Amino acid sequence: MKFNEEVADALASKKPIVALESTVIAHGLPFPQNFETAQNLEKIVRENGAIPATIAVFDGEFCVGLNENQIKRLATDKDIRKISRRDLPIAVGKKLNCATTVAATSFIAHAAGIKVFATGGIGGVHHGYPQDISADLPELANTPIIVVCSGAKIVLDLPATREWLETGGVCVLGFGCDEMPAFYSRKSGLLVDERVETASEVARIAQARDELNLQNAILLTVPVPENFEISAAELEEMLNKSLALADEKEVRGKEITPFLLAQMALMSAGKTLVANIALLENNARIAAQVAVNMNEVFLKGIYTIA
Ligand code: PSU
Ligand code: MN
Repeated sequence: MKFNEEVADALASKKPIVALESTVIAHGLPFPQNFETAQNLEKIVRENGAIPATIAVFDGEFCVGLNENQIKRLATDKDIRKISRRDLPIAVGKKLNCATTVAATSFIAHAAGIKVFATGGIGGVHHGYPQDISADLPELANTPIIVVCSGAKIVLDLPATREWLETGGVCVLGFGCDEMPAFYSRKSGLLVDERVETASEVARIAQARDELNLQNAILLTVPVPENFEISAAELEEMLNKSLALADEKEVRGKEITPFLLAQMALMSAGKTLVANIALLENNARIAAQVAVNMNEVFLKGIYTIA
């Protein structure tokens, strides 16, 4: 594992840190928006009192905190591999350059001692392929981290994904919402386990999770900001067309999520792309606030013991 200077210092001096993933940069958003967004997310985390740790793999090394050149490579290099948990030994053994999904980022962030991670939308159960379950789900079921997101990506079977989270013991919180958001849309018709209003409430629940020695993630779901929302009705036709096209072209495995996201951006003339960026930025902001609150809880804990 390799830390940049900022993250090494934050870990040593116990500053709040927010992990950020890299698949969204390399395979989720097009250039140049991917490069700009990756840098903006880091800036937003800093402005909200935490240190950003964007995670990727270069030459088989787990890099926690990247430099500008590394972010540029993720944003522009066509040979960056999308990796999940199952790819980790290949990435290390063959010294590859890779972008990490929610699953792989959670694994590395937790190993680095980082408690909070922000992303756009997690993977889940795919429509029409109930056996295609993103490795994000079992990773969340087994990693005690807080993942801040806008639910699972709209291209997925959301009710099936919601059920999976319950079975996996993942605590789903709604930040100012009763329903789990549906990525570009604020509503899904699926209830969260608990509505929370503040970052400090989230920190207290996370502390209780740790005291109970539960090894599951907390999924803090945050709806896309209202003025960027695309309603489910508006999305339906685009989504159906994209799914049909993926089927026709026999897009499978790890290609399917990036394919569907790119198709919808095309069909909406960039509207879904703008919404995706807006929710990523909003989630980074909330994640930083949660990390700051987690840190207060953590430091108080140390003080009490001393
Ligand atoms: N959030 C976004 N865009 C993305 C992703 C998240 O706004 O592209 C990525 C995450 O890295 C997530 C992955 O882990 O999509 C899911 O891929 P799959 O369905 O192949 O597991
Ligand atoms: Mn899959």
